[in-house]
Amino acid sequence: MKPNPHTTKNELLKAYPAKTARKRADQIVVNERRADGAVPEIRANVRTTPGAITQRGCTYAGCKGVVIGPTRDILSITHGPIGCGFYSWLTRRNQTRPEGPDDANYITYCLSTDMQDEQIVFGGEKKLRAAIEEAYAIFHPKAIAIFSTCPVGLIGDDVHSVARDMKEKLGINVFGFSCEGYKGVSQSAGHHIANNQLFKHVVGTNETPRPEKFKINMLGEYNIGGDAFVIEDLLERCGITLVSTFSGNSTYDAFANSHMADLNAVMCHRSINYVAEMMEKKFGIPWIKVNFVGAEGTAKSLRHIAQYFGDAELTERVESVISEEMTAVLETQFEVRSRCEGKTAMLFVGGSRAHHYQTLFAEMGMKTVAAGYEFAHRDDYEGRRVLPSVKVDADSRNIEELQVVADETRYMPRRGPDELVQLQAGGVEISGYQGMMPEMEEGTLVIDDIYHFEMERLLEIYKPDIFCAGVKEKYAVQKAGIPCKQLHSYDYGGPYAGFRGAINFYNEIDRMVNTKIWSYARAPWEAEEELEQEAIAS
Ligand code: CFM
Repeated sequence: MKPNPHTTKNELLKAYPAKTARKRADQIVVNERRADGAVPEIRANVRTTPGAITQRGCTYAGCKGVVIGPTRDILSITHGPIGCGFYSWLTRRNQTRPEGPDDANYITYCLSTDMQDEQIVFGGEKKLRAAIEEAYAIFHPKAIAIFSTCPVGLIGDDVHSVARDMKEKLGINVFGFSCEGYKGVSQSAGHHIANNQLFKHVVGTNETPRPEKFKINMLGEYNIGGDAFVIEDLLERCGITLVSTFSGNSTYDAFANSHMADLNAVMCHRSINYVAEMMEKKFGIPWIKVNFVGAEGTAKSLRHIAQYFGDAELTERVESVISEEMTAVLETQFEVRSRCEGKTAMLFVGGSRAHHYQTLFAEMGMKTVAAGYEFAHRDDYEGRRVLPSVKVDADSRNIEELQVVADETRYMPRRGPDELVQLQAGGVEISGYQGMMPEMEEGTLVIDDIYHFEMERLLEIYKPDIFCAGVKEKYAVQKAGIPCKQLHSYDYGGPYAGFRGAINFYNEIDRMVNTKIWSYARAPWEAEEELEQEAIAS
């Protein structure tokens, strides 16, 4: 029998003290349209209840690990105790491909100022300066980024003034991030801080003109498991020029030159919508939401880019690439559907994939019964139409909001207001994102910042055929006899983007939900119960 979402919600809440239950009730939502057709409101981007086991990471992780980390030729230095650097070293599977053997790639390195008690007491700026000089002497990078960890903010080290001094002294771009771990309620604050500094210190600093016809930036694609490589290949075959990607397989120069593009295609809305918005204001570059996860989403995204440029030849090339790829996609879809149709999935990851990956499951005939983000905001759930009504609390106010105005000489609207209206009428939404909930079925459960206890109860009540999360959840899920697919790192798999990626995903999930291995797994206590029952029966 299908579990009742309302009963399930009560089941989760009843374990909590009254005050916690009241707050949690607004973050655990049954997705039922209201009379006006809108999805219900959800509470999001708020502090985790102390004591709860959350999936979340810290602000430093969102800044250094997520947004800047994938760039291969910015030398990243963590200013802080060694653990912060060590635990953010090579943990995200963001791949990169330097053009030649002599091109810089610092991704494999872990640089830290290794703060000790002495710096905590007497200040760490001196050690930071020395670290920057030492790093410069070894690597001679184009740019150095300094990332603040919790103690930096607590003791008041000024990383920005050190950056300014060193920039002058070394003659390269040096910039700092006030991304102390505690700065926000999650890594989401780190994304915003990273966006701001990239925009302030890098974007628009390289004026080399780009002669190509169809130039775009891909925002919010981080090349996990090689996803960006698949998308790059597709765009190239279509004749679309990728000026820069923020920040999968990216370089410093491409960021600096990114204002030469004529369109920003936003993949992960949560982590990078700020850059899209700011580039629109300063340079006049419109943005559209794309989704290269899932064959249908990929085809739609390519078509929207072609529509934006409105060029017959480009449209033709896009259509021929789509049809070339779709044959194999449909073949595999047909094959896996015979074994996967009707199976259920739950997705609980960061800020975008819990939405994007539902489309891949749908293409396999599988149903998403519950989903949620670790740290996304209301607009990622309900759509950007709720933005004016999002309450700005003290935690959000803690993050700088850049005041961006049109650049005096470089602001050039790429499309006139009439053209934008026309595109919109043709189905290409400009500066829009509808969010996850409108695309989910009635009666599904949407849970923000899911707590570990809730996850375990959900597994017991729903017994989904697959649970998607990260490594912190993986083994707890598998102990419950349910396969767990990591949607952060893809385990050791991928790529899953584009058409080729979709085929990989279908095959991987088919294998995982149809293996018999889980039915052989018995916990010791279950085996004891069975023996007892057998004894009673005989
Ligand atoms: Fe965007 Fe991401 Fe995600 Fe994210 Fe992340 Fe990630 Fe993620 Mo892990 S940028 S919000 S902070 S799509 S690292 S590549 S998988 S939680 S859903």
